[in-house]
Amino acid sequence: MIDILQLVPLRPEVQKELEARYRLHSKADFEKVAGIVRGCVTNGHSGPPPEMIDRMPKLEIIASASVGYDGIPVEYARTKGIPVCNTPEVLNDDVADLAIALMIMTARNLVTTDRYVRSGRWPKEGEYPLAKRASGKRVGILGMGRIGKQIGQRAEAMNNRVAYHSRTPVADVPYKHYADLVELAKNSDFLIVIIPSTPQTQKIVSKAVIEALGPTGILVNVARGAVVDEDALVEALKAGKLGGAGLDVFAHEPQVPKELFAMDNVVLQPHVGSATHETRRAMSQLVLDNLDAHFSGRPLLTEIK
Ligand code: 8YV
Repeated sequence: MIDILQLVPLRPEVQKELEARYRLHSKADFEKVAGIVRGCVTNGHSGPPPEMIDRMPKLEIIASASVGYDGIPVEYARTKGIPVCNTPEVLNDDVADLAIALMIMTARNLVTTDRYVRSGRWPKEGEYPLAKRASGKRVGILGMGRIGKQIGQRAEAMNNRVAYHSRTPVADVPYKHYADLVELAKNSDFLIVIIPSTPQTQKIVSKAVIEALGPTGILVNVARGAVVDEDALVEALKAGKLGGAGLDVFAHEPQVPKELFAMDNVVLQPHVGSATHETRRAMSQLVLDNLDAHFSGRPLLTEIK
């Protein structure tokens, strides 16, 4: 049987299959098995770091249950001839759904209105203050990859005018491209962030971008916390320089800046973009399928190129 180092569990139904086909080892056994493992199952946040890769001379493949791979040294693995696979496509719909949900929830105050009903304030205090419309507005998207396109379609279906920023214009996209992110923010009511976290995109949503979005603008982040200047975001919200934020990701998960907890114009989620039974099952299956393909000599399904 082929030995696999498993750093994160897969969904139970796929985990059973994995167990049936491979000999699995947990991180706790790393010292004992580093010399024999030929595959590694992980996700975008769990490594393995270069030092661990160096200690696995027989490692042939890293299969990650995530589309993002900011926590995996892909380039380093490549120099050692080890391919890394991720799980693109299967989570597009869920992440795009959550982006739009956060846009609507933040604009329409849906968390605080829910709280208003549950706490019994409605009969006593009457109508809730009015909110902002989420349709017929200007939606800016930072990142126009697979998920960005799905967000664009949904935003358009709500009669929003969509525009985007990416390094270069994307060929098959009908939306206006802004070469400058501050310009996009200035011309957006909502800025939805769905760009990979790379050394080039750290804090790309800077103080200047946040302030360009302005006191009536709403920032939605379903990408990675690291691509937003979180301190600047908190400061702008505190000072009323940004209208609101819908956040699924944070710079130091699972820690969330405490200042945000008291803000009614902020909606917070515990990184659940892909967290449905259907999608997580599909992500797990793709991890297994990539391992099976590799160890039976077939081409990998979703290698990061
Ligand atoms: C998960 C994600 O949080 O795919 C990604 O990049 O951020 C999420 O789907 C994660 O990888 C857990 O498996």
